Amino acid sequence: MMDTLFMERDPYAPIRHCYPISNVLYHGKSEYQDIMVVESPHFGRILVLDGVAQCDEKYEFIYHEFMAHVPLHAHPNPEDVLIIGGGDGGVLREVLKHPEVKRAVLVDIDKEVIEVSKRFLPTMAVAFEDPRVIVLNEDGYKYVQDYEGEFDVIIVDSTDPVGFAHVLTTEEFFRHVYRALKEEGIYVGQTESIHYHLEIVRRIQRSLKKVFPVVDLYTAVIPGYAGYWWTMSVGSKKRPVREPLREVKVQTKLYSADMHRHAFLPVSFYEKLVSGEYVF
Ligand code: AG3
Repeated sequence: MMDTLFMERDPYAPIRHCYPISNVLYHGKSEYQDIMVVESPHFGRILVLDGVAQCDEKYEFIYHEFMAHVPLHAHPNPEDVLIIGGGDGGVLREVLKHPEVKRAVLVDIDKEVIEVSKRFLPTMAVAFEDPRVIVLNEDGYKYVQDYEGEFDVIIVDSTDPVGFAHVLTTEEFFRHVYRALKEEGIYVGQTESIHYHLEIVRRIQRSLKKVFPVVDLYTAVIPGYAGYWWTMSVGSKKRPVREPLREVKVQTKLYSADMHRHAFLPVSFYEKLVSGEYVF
C-alpha cells in the first residue's frame, strides 16, 4: 500500500520534512494564514500553518515546557505573564502550572488557530477556561505598545520570524517589550534552529543586545522542526537566567532544574555562535 505523504513547505529550511500521514483532519484558510491539522502514525496530530509544522502531539511537550518553564523559573515571582501567539494553547498550559501566576494574557492575532486547536488538539488547548486566562485576538506587536511595567514574563510563541511574524523579532518590538516588562522582567522568544537558520538567530540576538542588559540563548531538540537543534532567545532586565531561581515543583516530562542549566550553551560556544566565529 502506498503512503499518503504530507510535505512541509518551510521556505527558510534547506530540507523539506515529508510525513507519512493517515488523515487530513482539517484544512481551511483564516484571514491570516492557511491552517491544517494532519494525522501521522508517529507524531500524532500535527498543526500546520502556511505549510509549516508548528507542533505535534508526540513532541510538543519539549518545546512548550522549555518555552514556559525556563523564563518562569528564572523569575523570582512571575505573577503576570503575557504570551504572544501560542494559539494552540501549549505554552499557556505550561505557564498555568505555576501557582504564582495570577494572570496569563494570550494575544494571538488569529482566533481560528485557537478554535481549530480546541477542536483538534485537546491535549494542548486545555487551559483556555482557567479563570486566570485572558484571551485577546489582536496584533501582539500593537498590544505591547500600550503597556509600561505590566508583565513579569513575556513569551513570544510565534510562527517563523519571516512573513507577518517578522515584526516580532525587530529591535523596535524589543523596545516595546522592554517597556511593557516590570523591573525584573524576562522576555523569551522562539528563534529558529542553529544550523539552518543561524543568520536569523544572530540577527535577533544582535537586536536584543541593543535593548536588554542581559541577553542569552538556550536550546532544545525538537524532532518535528527542520534543523532540530532549536533556539530560544532571552532578554532579561535585571538577572541572569541560566539558573532556576525557584524550586521546580511543576509536573513535567523533560524540564527540570538540571535540564534548565543544561539547556544553555557553554558561554564560549554561545559567543562564537552569535559573533559569527562559528562557521560550518
Ligand atoms: N511556534 C513556532 C514553530 C516554529 C516552527 N518552525 C519550523 N518548523 N520551521 C510553534 C507554536 C507552538 N505552540
